[in-house]
Amino acid sequence: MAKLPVSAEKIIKQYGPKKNYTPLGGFEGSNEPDRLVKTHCCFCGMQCGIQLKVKDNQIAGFEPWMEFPFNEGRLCPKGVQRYLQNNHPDRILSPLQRVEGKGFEPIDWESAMGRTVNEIKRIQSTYGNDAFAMLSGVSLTNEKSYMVGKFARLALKTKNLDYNGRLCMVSAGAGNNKAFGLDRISNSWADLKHAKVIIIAGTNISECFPTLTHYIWEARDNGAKLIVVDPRVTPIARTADLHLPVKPGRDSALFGAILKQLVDNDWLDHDFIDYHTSGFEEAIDAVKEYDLDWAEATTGIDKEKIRLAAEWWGKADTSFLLHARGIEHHTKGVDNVVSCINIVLATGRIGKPYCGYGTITGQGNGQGGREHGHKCDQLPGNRDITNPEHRKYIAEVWGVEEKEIPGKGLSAYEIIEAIHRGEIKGLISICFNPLVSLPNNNFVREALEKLEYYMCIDFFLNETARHADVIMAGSLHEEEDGTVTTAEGRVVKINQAITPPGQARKDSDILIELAQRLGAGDKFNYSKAEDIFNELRVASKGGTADYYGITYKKIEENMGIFWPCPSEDHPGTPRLWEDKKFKTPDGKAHFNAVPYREPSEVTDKEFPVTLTTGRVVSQYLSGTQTRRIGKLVDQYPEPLLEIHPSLAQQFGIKERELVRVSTRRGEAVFPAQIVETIRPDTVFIPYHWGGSQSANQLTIGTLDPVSKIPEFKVCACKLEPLKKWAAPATDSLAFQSHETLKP
Ligand SMILES: Nc1nc2c(c(=O)[nH]1)N[C@H]1C(S)=C(S)[C@@H](COP(=O)(O)OP(=O)(O)OC[C@H]3O[C@@H](n4cnc5c(=O)[nH]c(N)nc54)[C@H](O)[C@@H]3O)O[C@H]1N2
Ligand SMILES: Nc1nc2c(c(=O)[nH]1)N[C@H]1C(S)=C(S)[C@@H](COP(=O)(O)OP(=O)(O)OC[C@H]3O[C@@H](n4cnc5c(=O)[nH]c(N)nc54)[C@H](O)[C@@H]3O)O[C@H]1N2
Ligand code: SF4
Ligand SMILES: [Mo]
Repeated sequence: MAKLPVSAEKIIKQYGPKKNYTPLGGFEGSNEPDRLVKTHCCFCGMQCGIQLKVKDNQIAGFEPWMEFPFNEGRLCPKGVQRYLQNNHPDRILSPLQRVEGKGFEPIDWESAMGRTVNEIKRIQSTYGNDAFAMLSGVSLTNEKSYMVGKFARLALKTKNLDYNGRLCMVSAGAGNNKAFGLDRISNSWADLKHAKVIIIAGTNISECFPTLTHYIWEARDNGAKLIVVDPRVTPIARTADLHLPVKPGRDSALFGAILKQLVDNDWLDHDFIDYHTSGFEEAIDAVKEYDLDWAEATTGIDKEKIRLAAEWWGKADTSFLLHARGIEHHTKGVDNVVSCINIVLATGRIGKPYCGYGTITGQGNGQGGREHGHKCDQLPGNRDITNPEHRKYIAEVWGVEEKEIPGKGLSAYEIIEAIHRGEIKGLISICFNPLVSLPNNNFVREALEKLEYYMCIDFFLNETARHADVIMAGSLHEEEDGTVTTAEGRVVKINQAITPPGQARKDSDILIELAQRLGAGDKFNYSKAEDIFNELRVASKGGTADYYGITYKKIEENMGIFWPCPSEDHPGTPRLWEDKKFKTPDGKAHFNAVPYREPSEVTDKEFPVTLTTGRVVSQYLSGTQTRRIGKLVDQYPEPLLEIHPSLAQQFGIKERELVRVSTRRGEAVFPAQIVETIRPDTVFIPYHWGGSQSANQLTIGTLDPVSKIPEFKVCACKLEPLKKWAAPATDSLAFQSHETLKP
């Protein structure tokens, strides 16, 4: 069935003209707000505090929130522009349905709900309950994440629910659970400022977590040495004391070699290893062959640099190790994570002031959203859906029989594969744009075209939604109350500033009505977000992610509470493990043996160059939101192919020349940006665009066997200069209607 694009211009026409916007994105006339609402940025896991200016039930601008302790008023380019979404001409203002040959037309809520429920019933009675799947996302608050998990299990009655964190933090989560039995960064950011050695592995902090950069600078002012592991000289790497330009996909070799150096030089904390860990012997046995020559040959990093990194780390009094998707987006993402943890445990620098370790969670609620049950294998409180006791507890909280909770389902990419095989026939998605964000997206498109029914809840028409039969007009971050959990484990309050525009509705109201129509309304008796949070508190009680003692009032009084917080008189836990009581079955922190293995696809004669993908500062994820904000578009209007001068010369590629990049999955054309800040054997493409500009036409769909994360960060490609040059970027409008500019 052919799916047709829609013209937003047409939709806008149907709703009539909107407010008069000034070129700077404000309103004509007075810009004095009616009120200021304290809340948090809707984008990354830093969750910077911000105040939104509200005028006539619309967001008119922002002001810094100086008192919020993490960012003290600082914001990045995305944070200062995010307010432009609420009035954006591309907002979906009512439900839409796709009409064959015509695009989308507005429909009323009754038809949208009625059709969706009929299709769910038809598909489930014909093919079984699990033939209807749900995909969700962690830009959603804790309340919505929790409710999606409950909705899929009790209203949709399917086991096949998963979320976009599957593309993001799951390798770190699996590694943390293996080592510590709990999945959260060990210390709050405050401890970072006083660490004396900081390793930053596979994270472009200055572009992806800009406000955290300040903490690194303060640490350097306090005398810290900074070691950055990245195939590119990212902005933070430019200020590093030591940059290790690792070949993509080789981090476990690097950290294995560092572990061997720690052992060979006896830079170890024997007391900590003896009393508080297990698995040390097996871990060091696995790296006994990984000497510096082997490490240099495998990682492409000068061996003296590796030795120096080990010495600095080994001899430090205090230290912090941070990583993000650069080491996690791999078929051995979990191996990479535990190989980092091994060097932290070997030196015993965890559970103490200024000594920490953790992944930097990516999405706004990437932390809370991975704890409360919208993962395919999880129940709230980070409980295990296959554990009979955990199931029993949640069944009691939900007031159902244990057997009514479905078992473990498929992970996100596996759901797409099952759709492609014709096993899953129906899909609901909320807060996820898989057609842009999953690897090998030609395959994803084929799968979407096979669905018998697809309903999407979003506030913008994203690329995946163009394949939907029905779109329900959902809400922005600032249009609903709730909580999110920041990357440092601090649960903060999101305050509703305005009501959704037009006929758009709060996401949670959409789910509640669907649940009622599916006959599960009695399980979704909430009148406000706080009701959902209070149920979540009980559901999480006794789990590893215990929120029981956190209340809205406490959050507001303290500007956030760090979980675990098991009782109302508990102050929360900014620093984990001070008691050395790890949450593993034996109560010890676990070393893991990591024999090195290669990425799933390595370069060869036909595909001689390594391709890696990631982000730029002004764009966010699949770009649905940031590609619509003109100033952010101006900053980085189109995806560029970052390439080193020597590799460019080898292929005869000139600056801004169009280059065809091909892999075994597909091909795409990008203008070249020749930079000295990347390894000469590697090219980098940011992934925030869809269609012909999508980097994910090229990436590989192989998954980590444990975490099921795709290998976004390494595959093999070839390059072909086209002797044509890209046009200079055009000026954009402050409000950029993505639909009208890119039909
Ligand atoms: N501006 C912006 N900020 C964001 C986001 C965004 O889309 N835009 N998204 C948010 C989300 S959800 C996430 S997950 C985070 C992601 O935050 P990061 O993980 O910091 O960002 P990435 O660009 O995906 O990758 C980080 C770095 O990994 C490097 N890299 C590539 N391959 C390897 C490798 O094999 N080993 C090592 N050591 N490094 C490698 C890349 O060169 C890149 O500099 O950012 C969050 N913040
Ligand atoms: N090649 C490559 N691919 C990657 C990555 C990479 O580094 N390289 N990174 C991966 C990572 S780390 C991530 S996190 C994923 C992200 O990938 P996605 O989750 O697919 O990206 P988003 O842009 O967040 O898409 C979310 C959609 O949710 C909508 N949305 C946002 N907030 C809300 C809300 O509150 N309510 C509703 N109803 N909708 C909302 C947005 O409008 C958008 O359409 O991409 C992954 N894909
Ligand atoms: S650093 Fe993250 S949370 Fe802070 S303003 Fe930027 S995108 Fe928003
Ligand atoms: Mo992410």
